[in-house]
Formats: sequence, C-alpha cells, structure tokens
Amino acid sequence: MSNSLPYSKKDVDYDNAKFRHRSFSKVITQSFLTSNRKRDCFSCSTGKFLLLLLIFGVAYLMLTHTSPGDVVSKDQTIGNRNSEGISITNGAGRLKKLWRRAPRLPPRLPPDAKGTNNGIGHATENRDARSMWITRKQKVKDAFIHAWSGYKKYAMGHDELMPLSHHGTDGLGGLGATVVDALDTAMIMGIDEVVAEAGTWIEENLSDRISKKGQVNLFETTIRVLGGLLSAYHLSGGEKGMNITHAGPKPAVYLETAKNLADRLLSAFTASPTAIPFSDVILHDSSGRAAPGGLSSTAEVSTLQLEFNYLSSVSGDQKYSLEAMKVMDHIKTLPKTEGLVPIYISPHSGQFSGENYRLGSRGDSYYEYLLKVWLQSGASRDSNTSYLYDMYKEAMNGVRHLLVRKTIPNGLVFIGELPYGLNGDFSPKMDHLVCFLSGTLALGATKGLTKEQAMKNNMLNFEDLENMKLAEDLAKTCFEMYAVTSTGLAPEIAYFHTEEYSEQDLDGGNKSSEYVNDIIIKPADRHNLLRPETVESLFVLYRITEDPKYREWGWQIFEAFEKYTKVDTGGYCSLDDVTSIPPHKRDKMETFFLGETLKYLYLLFADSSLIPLDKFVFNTEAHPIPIKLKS
Ligand code: DMJ
Repeated sequence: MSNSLPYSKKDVDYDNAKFRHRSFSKVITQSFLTSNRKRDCFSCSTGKFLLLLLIFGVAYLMLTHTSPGDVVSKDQTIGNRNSEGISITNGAGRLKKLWRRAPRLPPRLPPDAKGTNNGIGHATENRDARSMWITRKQKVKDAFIHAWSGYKKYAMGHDELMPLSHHGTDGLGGLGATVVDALDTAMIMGIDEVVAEAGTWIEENLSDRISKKGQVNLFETTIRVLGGLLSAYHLSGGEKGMNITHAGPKPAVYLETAKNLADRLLSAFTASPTAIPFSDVILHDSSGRAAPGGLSSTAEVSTLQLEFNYLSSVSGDQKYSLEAMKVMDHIKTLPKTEGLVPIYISPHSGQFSGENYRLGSRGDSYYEYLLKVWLQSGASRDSNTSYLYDMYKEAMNGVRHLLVRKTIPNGLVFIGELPYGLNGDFSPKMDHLVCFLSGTLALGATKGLTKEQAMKNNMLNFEDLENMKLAEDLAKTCFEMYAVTSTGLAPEIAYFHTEEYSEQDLDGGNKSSEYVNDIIIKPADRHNLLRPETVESLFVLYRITEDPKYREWGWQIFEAFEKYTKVDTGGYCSLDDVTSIPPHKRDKMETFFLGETLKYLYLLFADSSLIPLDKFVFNTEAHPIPIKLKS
C-alpha cells in the first residue's frame, strides 16, 4: 500500500464502506443488484410490487419519523431556520437532507491505530513505548533503592541523610522522618526488603521516640510522619484487617503509632485560645507552643485536615477530625481578597496577619487542601465540606484575575505575588513550590477523572476549562524552569521578564533554551533541594490529559537528577547552583525526595491503575489517602 494513504488498510476498507458518497437511488438499486436472491425476486411481478411497497415505505418513514439526530436544542433549531429559512423538523427539509452530500469525515480510529500507516506497525510501536516506560519506571525504582541504601548505611533513624559527609541530621525533631516518609513509596514500588526494614524500625523505635522527643513542627510532623503512617496503614491492608504487603509489621502497628503521635499533636490545638493551632508541639509533655513571633503560617494550619480526618475515620475517634476541621470552619468566616488569603495567621486573635499574598511558601497547600479535603469526603455538592470547594473555586478565580501574567518575549504563563496587598506592586516572582498548583487545578477540574471522561460526562464548565488551561500552561512554565538551566534542574525561585520588570545577565545558563530571556534566576535563588512539585504536577496532568509529553518532561528531569545529584556512596544531594557546571553539591537529602519526588516519577511512568486519582487523594507530602470516608 502506498505510504501516501492517510490511514491504514483497515481504514481504507472502512472508508469504502462508509464514507464514499453514494446517492439514495444507488443505495437502493445496489442492495438489490448485489444479491442473487434479490435479483430473482426483482424479475417477478410480486417482486416488483414488493419493491414499490418498500420504496414508498422507506420514503414515508423518512418524511414522518424524527430520528434522534434531529433532536436539536432550541438554539440550534433557530440557527437552522435563520440559515436555511426552514426548520429541520419540516418534512421537505428532511427530503432535501436525503439528497444532500454527507460530509466526508475522517474515520474514528481505535486508540491503538491512531497516526500510523498500519495497525500492526502501531501495535509494535505501542509495545515498544510500553516497554520503554517499564524500563524507565524501573530506573526510578533503582534510584529509590540507591537513595535508601545511602540513608540506611549512614543515617538510619535520623531525620535526614547528609550524603557527602556520611552523617545523619535531625532537623525535623528526631522522629526518623525519612524512614516514615519513604515507607509507602517502597510499598507502592513493591520493594519488600525496604518495607521490612522501615516497618521494623517503626515498630521498634517510633513510639518510644514520640514519647521522649522535644519540639516538633505541627505541620511538618503531620504531613510527613502522621501522613506516612496512615498511608502505610491503608496500603498494608489495615482497613481490610490483613497484612497485604507480607513485609514489615501488622498494619495495626502503624495505626497505633499514628494515634500516639496525633494525641500529642492535638495539644497545638487545645493550647490555643482560638481555632487556629500553635505552630509547634513539645512531644514529651504534650504541650503546644507558638512560633517565635507568635504567628502561624496559613498553609501550615490548613494542611492537617486530610490526615486528621482519615485518622478519625479509621480509629473511630472523631476528636482528631473535629479539631482539624475547626480551622477550616473558622477560616471560612475570615475576610479574603477574591478568595486569596495572607500567608500568616495569628493563633491568638484568630485573624490573618499582614497582606502578603502568594501561592509559594506559607501559602501553597492552603489552596491544595481546600480542594482535597472536599474530594476526600466524596466530592459531593451536598456534603458538609462543599464550602471548601466553593472557597477553592473563588480562590482560583482570584488567582487567574490577580496573579497570572505572561512573560516577554515568549509568553510563558506564571503566577506572581502580591507582597503588599491588592494596592501594592505585583512581584513577578514564583517559588518552585508554586508548581504544585498545576496538578491541583487539573484535579479540581476533572475531580480525578481523565479529561476525556469528564468531557463525555459533561462535567467541565467554563471555569473548569479555564483552570485546566492554566494547569497546562503552568506545567509548561515549570518544566521550562528546569530546561532553561545548565544542569536541567530548576532553581528554588524564579523571576520572569514582563513589560514592567527585567534584569540583565541573570539567565539559567542554557543558551539554547527558547526561554533563556524569559526566566531570571537571581544568585540567592539558584539552589535545588530535590523538590517534587513539578513532577507531582506532571504526574497528575499525565493521568488527566493522557498526553505523553508530560512523561517525556518527567523523564528529562529524572535524568538531570541522576546526572547531577546522585552520590556514588549512596543517596542524592541538593545543589547550591543549578546554573553552573559542575554544580556545587549541598550535603543534604531531603525526606521528600523519597516520599514525594521519586514516588511521583514512578507513578508518572506506571500504569494509571496504580493509585488512581479518583480513588485516592495525596496529602501534600504525597502520601495517598483513600477517598470515601467511613462516617
Ligand atoms: C513538602 O514537604 C510538601 O510538599 C510541602 O507541602 C511543601 N514542601 C515540601 C516539598 O517541597
């Protein structure tokens, strides 16, 4: 077959049968002439009579019957009247339609036959692509094993690994945060050995640590340690009353440890005079403590609810959920700017403090949990959390109205800040942290379904489509923040060229990037901490849009991590400067590299049935929590 044919042989057959124009009379005569039995019949008088009867019968049906295709909306009917001077429900018009040339549409191809010369070639291509992603997924698993091996060798039981000096460090309070953050990633990747090592460490050490350690941050401990324990409880079969993983302790161990921890964390709520909890807790005496300066971060107090709700659901004790949800109930009553909130809040007065509006540090996951807590409760308009979804939608309208801008010269879409409120200047600064928003926007639009399913179900309204568009534009910008640097890794913070703002000689170093003049990277912001937000959004966008470019982008980012952050003796390190080669290394492997970054990359390359987005919500530290709570 000629290569110039647009479709496969199968499609040409299909084309011959269905899309070549044939007149009405030809259809009738052909159907008789192509059948011997019918030809015999045609020669006898009974046959002629029957034929006439058939022709009149068909004509009658055409004139009187309204087919489902003719059922049009009021507006469409008016449109037809205006253009043709006749309603399409009119019989004469219908007769006219019989003779009108059918539009020549391209055949609808089965998904596995799109864009190839023949179905067989494409099947091979599909098989090749599938095996390529399986190989890439395995590379991410290997990276996780390498990261864990460094941690285990030099820092087991410490919060984090210092991969260059071969030490451990306890900047998160000394609860072995990497062990707990990494555990469910190992479960998802099916690495039983690590599940057993991490699980056994938790069983033997964590409760003791929880009762003896001192000051911890409520938010960090909740999202990493409590979230990790709860997800491990679910993934290991806790709700089914069995151990699914066959490695590590019984799921009940994770739940008991989680309750022990949460009981102490509750003191941050009960010690506060308002619904807004203090930022810290002293674990050994179960007391809450305000941060120096007295203020809590807005994101921190509003990013506890998924974990506390789920704990209430599986423990049957409502006290956790009640305390955490009081925060949201209270924030609902506070004044906002088009749904946007300042990044500080006072636990003493219960009021927001200052007018710094941003979706980066201290603001980010407030917006994430507005959506996800509602999704967790079943995403119903009638649920008692639907006010959170309303707050989310209002806030996203506010983001689109007040914070979205485009760069010059190439029109990258980014989210800036209003550090001095609505009447102050706009700052074209975006933390890498803001890249979470792309995934959240897509999730909010389709509620975890694919875009195609959501469109089929007529679920996407105008705002959803706007949010979906922003999600895709922002993901592109976040990816370009990586591609624009010499190392292929993003800086912690980027600024963007706009009509009002420019800086010379502060590009990312990759002169071949199309966006080298759009993105500005200041010396103090050039570090990379192995953060997950961009690959998190690529994962969500791939699941929702099914566009393979998101996987390709994720793969490029993974390769850059491999090239510049892998430490031979075990583990991965942060970088001081992503714009210079070789980049200077920083002696720290953050817990979220195992808890989030590698997990999201693995899921990006894995089959979509693994932790499906309509069955799980990920807490802000990437610990999956099942949707649909038991009341
Ligand atoms: C993580 O601890 C969480 O994702 C949090 O919401 C933001 N910062 C880090 C990762 O960058």
